[in-house]
Order: sequence, then structure tokens, then C-alpha cells
Amino acid sequence: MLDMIIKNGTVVTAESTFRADIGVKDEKIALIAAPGTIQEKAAKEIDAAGRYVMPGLIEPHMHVAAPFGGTIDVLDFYSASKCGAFGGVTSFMDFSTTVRGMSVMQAVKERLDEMSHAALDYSVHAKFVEANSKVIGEVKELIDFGVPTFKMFTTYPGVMIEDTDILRIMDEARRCGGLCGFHAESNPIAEFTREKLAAEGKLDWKYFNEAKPNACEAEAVQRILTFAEYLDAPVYFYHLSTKEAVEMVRHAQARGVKVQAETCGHYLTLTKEKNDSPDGINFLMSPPLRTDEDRMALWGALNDGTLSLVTSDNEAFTREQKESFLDRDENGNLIVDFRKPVNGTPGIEERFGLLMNAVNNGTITLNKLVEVGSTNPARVFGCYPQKGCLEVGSDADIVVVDPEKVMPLTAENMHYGLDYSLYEDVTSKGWPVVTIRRGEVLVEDGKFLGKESTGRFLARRL
Ligand code: DUC
Ligand code: ZN
Ligand code: ZN
Repeated sequence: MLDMIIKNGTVVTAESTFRADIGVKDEKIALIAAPGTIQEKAAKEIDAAGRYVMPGLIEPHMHVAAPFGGTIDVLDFYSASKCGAFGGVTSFMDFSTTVRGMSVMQAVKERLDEMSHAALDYSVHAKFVEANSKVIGEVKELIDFGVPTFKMFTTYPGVMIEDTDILRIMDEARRCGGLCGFHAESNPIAEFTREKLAAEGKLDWKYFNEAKPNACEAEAVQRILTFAEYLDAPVYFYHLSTKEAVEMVRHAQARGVKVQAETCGHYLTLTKEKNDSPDGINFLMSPPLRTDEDRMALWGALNDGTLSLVTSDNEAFTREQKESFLDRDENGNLIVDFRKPVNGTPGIEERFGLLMNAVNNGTITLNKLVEVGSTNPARVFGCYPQKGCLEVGSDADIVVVDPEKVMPLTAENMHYGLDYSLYEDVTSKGWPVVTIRRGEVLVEDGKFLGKESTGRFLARRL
């Protein structure tokens, strides 16, 4: 007896599209067979006629319950599971909240403890903020523990790590089989430009973009690529946003540098004009939104494989929270100052819709959607083929998508509990209607059925 059959659907993987029925038993995919040929009975049947059946999406870049800029975002790992599951996500990864003087392993374990409230399967990237001998010694320990992917920041005093320490960690990660990932923005360019704009009285939201020009990303990406090439170490870039960075990564890959990189849904679909409005405060994220030329370069890079993942960099703050950083004039009006509000935007739920729209307008194929949203996150971060595919023996993480279901990506329809959406004017045609994590239905008939603390730690190996 099977636990579940999903029948009559069109299976979509990163490589192919075909009609098949899928049988699930003991949390795994037990059978993939021609339609109507599975003889075994099942405790639950899902009729996926006219629908796509895909591997569950993986969100490897989000910040949940993450203290940042003197505040904390609105989600916890259970509410983030709900937002994710509605958007077809079945596994997610966050970052350790490492501070100086702290054991990275301890930071990872504390974070995993918080993440254990999730209904999605979860993992964490280890954040390094320094490289003393104790921390260097933890690199192998983390890899053996199932956390082989690391994050470092080249900006944000407090978490920013010095270049020499980056080299030390990169070298040890290379030796032990880990992967260093980077938030790559030039701190000197960001600080210098911010001060210059402020001295000229340029503090409107639109100057947020100018304060971190394309060169800000490009300088840091080039520096990290030089380090990677020098050490022959693999590297990963989070949230690339510029045509310059994409071009550098493309050339580095052609030279044999082991570099992989992502972009995010917002850089693919929004441009900096969004900041030039009274609602500009809602669109403050780092790196900032760019031009249409950058946006098109990112799609091109996804299609030629230079970029291999699309993530959300989800970090959800209310508008009130963002505005609380601003001063008021004598009449009580907010004094706009792009330097002050916390940066970060929601997106884990909308990611599917942004990619689906790109499928519908012919920018990417449906297989590409699966590749950049599920299969490559699993491959790059070391949990393939347990996750990221529909294969016999893989975890039964499955999304059933109704290609006709229309979903306006408004604040009202999303599940963050926020009073705004970056995509108030965007509607997805095609939306997940059933989300299944290890054989357990998390979303069906528009309801979230996931139970708190049912997610499982995903030990990963590269
Ligand atoms: N960028 C943001 O906008 N917020 C959180 C962290 C980051 O890198
Ligand atoms: Zn970042
Ligand atoms: Zn981030």
C-alpha cells in the first residue's frame, strides 16, 4: 500500500517534461510510472490532470528571525514555512548569527535550534566574521557536521570580514571541501558614496541606488574572484544584481575559476525607478535595484548558465518598522533619509510567480524554472538528489501547479502579514495548488496544513 499517488499530471524536471504518475511511500518517491499503470492502492490520491508536477522549490537564501540593523524581521521559522509552502517551497536555508569571539559551530547549532520550529526541511550556512585559529579549526568540523557552505560579507561593519581573513577561510574551505559564499559589495565605495550624497543633501529614496552603484558590486566581485583564482578555491556569490558582475563571473568561469552565482527575483523583475516614489522605502534592499539593462543581463546569464540559481533573499519588515528609523519634522512628517531604514524585502512566496511569468512570456522554459528554483539549489548546496529532483528514492518533495490559476502577488494574497508587496501590480498565471514535503501535504485547497516542528535538519555534503 502506497501513502500517496499523484496521477495524470505532467511531470516537469530540470531536464524533461513527461506524463507520469508518482507513488509515494515512507516519505520518499517510490515509483514513477506511465499514467494509469500503478496497480498498488494508496491512502491518498491527488488528481493532477491538467497540472504540472514539479520537485519542491528550495530557498537557499533568506533571513528569518534575523537581528539586522537594530531590528528584527517579522517572520519566525514556522510562519516563514507557511509563506514558503504557498509559494511551492519545501526546504529552506538561513544563516548563522555569528558574532566576533563566538564559536561558529555554536552559532550554527543555536540557529538550527531556532529553525527546528519549521514545517519545511531546513539547513543553515555558517557565517564567518573573523578567522582566528579556533574558527579556522571549525571549518572541517562544520563540513563533517553537514554544514559545508559558508557566508562572508565584504560590507556592513559588524559582520564584515577582513580580506586577509577571507583568504584564510577560503584556503581552509578549499582544503576541506567547503564552499565560501559572499555578499559582495565594496564597503569603501558604499561609505564614500553615501557620505558624498549626504553632503550634497541627496537623501531621497532614489539616492539609495546611487549610493551603491554598479561599481560597488563589481569591485567586490572582482576582488573575490581574484582570491578564488589565486587559491584555486570554489566560490559562490549571493544576489548578483549587475551586468558588470555577471560579465566578470562569465569570464572567470571561462578561465576555469570555480565560481557559481545566484540572482534574486527582484533584480530580475524590478528596476530602480521603484525607489523614486513615495513608496520607495518599501524597495530598499542590498544590493539595490538596478536598470533595465542590468535586469536583462541577469536573464541572459540565467539562460546561458552563468548564473545558476534564483533566490529571494527574503527579509520581511513592516513599513512601520522601516519608518521607525526616520526622524520627523515639527509637523510630524517623516524626514526622508535613504541611509536610515533597515534594508530587506519579502520574496520567498512570490519567487514562484515571478519565474512563472517569465515562463509565460517566453523568457525561460518551465524546465529552467525547476532548474534555478530547485535542482541547482540542491546541487550547489549539497543536498542533491535527496532534494531538487523527482527520482525514485528522493524525498517526496512535490509541488502540483495549476497553470491556469491566477494569483495577484498582492500583500493581501501573500502570507507575511505585511501591509505592502513589492509586486502589488504583478499577477502570476500559474500557481502551486498542492505542496508536499516528504510525503506530507503542507498546502491544499488554499489552506496551510503544515505542523510546527515537523521540518527536519538537512545534513549536506558537497
Ligand atoms: N540584504 C538585504 O537587503 N537585507 C538583508 C541582508 C542583505 O544582504
Ligand atoms: Zn546579502
Ligand atoms: Zn541575504
